[in-house]
Amino acid sequence: MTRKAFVTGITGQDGSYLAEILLSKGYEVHGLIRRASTFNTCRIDHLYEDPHDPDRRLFLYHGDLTDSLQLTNLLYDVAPDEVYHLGAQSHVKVSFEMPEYTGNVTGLGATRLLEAVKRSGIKASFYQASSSEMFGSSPPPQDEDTPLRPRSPYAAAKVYAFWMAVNYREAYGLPVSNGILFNHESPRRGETFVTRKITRAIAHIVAGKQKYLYLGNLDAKRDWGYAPEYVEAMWLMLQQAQPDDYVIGTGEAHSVREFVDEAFSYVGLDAREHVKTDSRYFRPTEVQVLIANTKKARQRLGWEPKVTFGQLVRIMVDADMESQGLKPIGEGRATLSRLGLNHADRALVNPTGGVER
Ligand code: NAP
Ligand code: F7E
Repeated sequence: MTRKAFVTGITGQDGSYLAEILLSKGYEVHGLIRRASTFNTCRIDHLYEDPHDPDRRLFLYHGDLTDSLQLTNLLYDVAPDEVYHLGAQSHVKVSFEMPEYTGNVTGLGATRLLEAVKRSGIKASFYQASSSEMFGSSPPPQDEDTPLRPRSPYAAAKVYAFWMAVNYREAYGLPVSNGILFNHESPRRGETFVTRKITRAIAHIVAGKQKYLYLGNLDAKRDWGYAPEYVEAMWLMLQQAQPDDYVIGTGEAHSVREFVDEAFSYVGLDAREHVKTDSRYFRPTEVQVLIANTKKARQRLGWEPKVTFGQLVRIMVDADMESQGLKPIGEGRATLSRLGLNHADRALVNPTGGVER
């Protein structure tokens, strides 16, 4: 029997990679997309299948995490074996500007989906996309037992969703797992997250379209990994006999400043000539250092990341150079083929260019 997966957030960075690996493993993939006045499916366009094709394995449905009725109807109709809940308002800085909306979508959205699984009576394993942001001010290294001390409306919403996931597991016996993922990046990362903002700006600077890059806190440290490896961990969690919670990361932290220096020097530019700070990109409360302790995931899932910090930077810079029609330096591309990671990753390009600098 073909296994069926239901994915919220399928148009996002992680959803697009997850859909790819599920299809490659023979799954039928059912994804929730938002209705928008412009197309929002650019990350999954390469997977698109004609709805008239009787053999297609990718199905897309309009819906929203604020619409419980549609979520319940869809889960009842599709009857998936696995549910991956990745949909969220996922930008931390934006969550300070839209705290109520973030709580509604990122927090209550998880409750709506959990309740939809329960009410529709399906026996699906459930993945909740929890986040290292939940650790907030708890000192590193962080593992599954580290206290949750959120520092933003986004993190508070994720803490609520995390505990609702645990509650549905304990109260109703639903096979629900939390993946507590540390930052993971790729050429498909949204353009206003700091890594992609940097690599995209570098390509624009080389192409002569931009001179300066404006950033906020350069001292924050993050544990950055490569997104396609992290979606594999999500799948592994739902293949375990028992549902559980797992921390996923590299175990290594670097500052935003280090990312900037590594990326600029890769293309032979001096960051000091191009990078300025702008107070609008600082957050009212910041998470200073995140470093994952992934002992549990290594031992129980056999999961281990391969892509290093330097390789990640090079993969992203190469992809952004290519998206600007420039010749990539090439080390990023070489890393992907050396590691057998055949993600012919093209950088996500916003045609209007209407994003921050
Ligand atoms: P992303 O690129 O921002 O994608 C978010 C997805 O959620 C998009 O498909 C978006 O649709 C969808 N979405 C937003 N609001 C929605 C709504 N009201 N109803 C239905 N769908 C909605 O995020 P990501 O980086 O792939 O992350 C995936 C998940 O993991 C998120 O829950 C995020 O919070 C969490 N997470 C991410 C990281 C990371 O480092 N990437 C780490 C830990 C946890 P549109 O395309 O239409 O906007
Ligand atoms: O910020 C600093 C910023 O927005 C990283 C989401 O996927 O990962 C992500 O959240 C750091 C922060 O990611 C700029 O202050 C400096 O310290 O790329 P980011 P994030 O906030 O860590 C977690 C795990 C998630 O769950 C989230 O969904 O970089 N920083 N200057 C900046 N950040 C941004 N965005 N823009 C700047 O100009």
